Amino acid sequence: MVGLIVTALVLVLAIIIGLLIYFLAYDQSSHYYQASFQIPSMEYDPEFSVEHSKASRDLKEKINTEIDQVFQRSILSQHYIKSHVVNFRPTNRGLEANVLITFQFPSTRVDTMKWQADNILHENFKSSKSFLKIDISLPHLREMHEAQAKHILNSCCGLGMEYPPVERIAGGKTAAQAAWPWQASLQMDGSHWCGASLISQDWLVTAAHCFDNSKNPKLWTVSFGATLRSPLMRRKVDSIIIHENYAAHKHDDDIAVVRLSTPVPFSEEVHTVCLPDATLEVSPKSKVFVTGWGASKVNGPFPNTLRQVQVEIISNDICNHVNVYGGAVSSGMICAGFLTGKHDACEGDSGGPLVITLDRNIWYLIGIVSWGIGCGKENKPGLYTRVTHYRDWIKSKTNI
Ligand code: 4AZ
Repeated sequence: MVGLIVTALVLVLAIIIGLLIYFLAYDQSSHYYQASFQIPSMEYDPEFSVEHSKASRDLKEKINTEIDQVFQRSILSQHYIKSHVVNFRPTNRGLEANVLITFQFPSTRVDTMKWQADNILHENFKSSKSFLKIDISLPHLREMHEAQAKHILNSCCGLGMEYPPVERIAGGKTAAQAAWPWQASLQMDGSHWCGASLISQDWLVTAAHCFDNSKNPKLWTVSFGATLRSPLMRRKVDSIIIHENYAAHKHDDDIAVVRLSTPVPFSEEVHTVCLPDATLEVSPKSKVFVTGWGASKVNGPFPNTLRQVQVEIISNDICNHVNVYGGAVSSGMICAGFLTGKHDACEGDSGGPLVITLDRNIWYLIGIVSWGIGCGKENKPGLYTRVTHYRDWIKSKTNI
């Protein structure tokens, strides 16, 4: 009897200690806060409210970098996740930036963490050290409900893989869940046929040649989520708009937009990629990613899980060299891969995204998998539809 009681007591104690350790050390839940910063040195410019204008992107980056530095050098460095400028507004003291700041810490420490974060902001932004200023009255941080914060973050375009690892579909690796949330699978009669990229709740961009065999929207569906066999969502296709100048089995103007019959709700796993301005120039050697469920080699099987591969932009001049594509690369195409081969898009990746991170971890669609000779062959890098060249066409069809 005594033995039983002692065993029971030891068990209860062990469970309590286990739970304590879990809550104190491992229960790292996300906490979201809103803070307003003043920038007295700047005046409000309507360009700041144009989501992807150069002015707004540059200023957001400057603010986020400053907040990153402050918290990364503080005692909260292990708990600080990221800052995200939500919007700008004019005030009588100049420009005001509204920022969403995310931390991770055990729920039991909400009060101390918030107190520390408030003090860090106070110390760093009350003085003249930074171009950002904060009202001297505490508290600076206002708690935000998780659902509201996630809604804000998921309705922004381009939030995907956090820190692009220098990782090397042919020679690639499996993509993490929610790394590429704009990636969709375009399916004919329920089978994966092409990739596509989500640009709004109901529009996708893909390649025109995906529809060479059938343009009937009733035969097509779209799936979302990183796996083909158990997708997160499926949608029917309402309409397919193919570029007017595209001619089947040719490579020029290989772009189409697809409208879903019902919009998709945004989540961490499903949301849009950003579209760059028509003026964006991507320099040769820039590191970019292509993703898809394409084959790992010519005539190879399609994987169930989305894959990614890092490639490099190659100038059209180099790509048009006699040993490469000998003049077949037009201004509406962008070339990416390696002249040494190996890493490349392949069959089944067509229509899918080629993306670059421009501002801290914001991904932009710069190419659409279009064509190439073989996959991963020496001197035969992948060719992509150059999205900046067709930016106005996309706007004219989708109003995005
Ligand atoms: C294809 O057949 C295909 N290596 C896609 C991309 C490339 C080659 C072929 C580029 O869909």
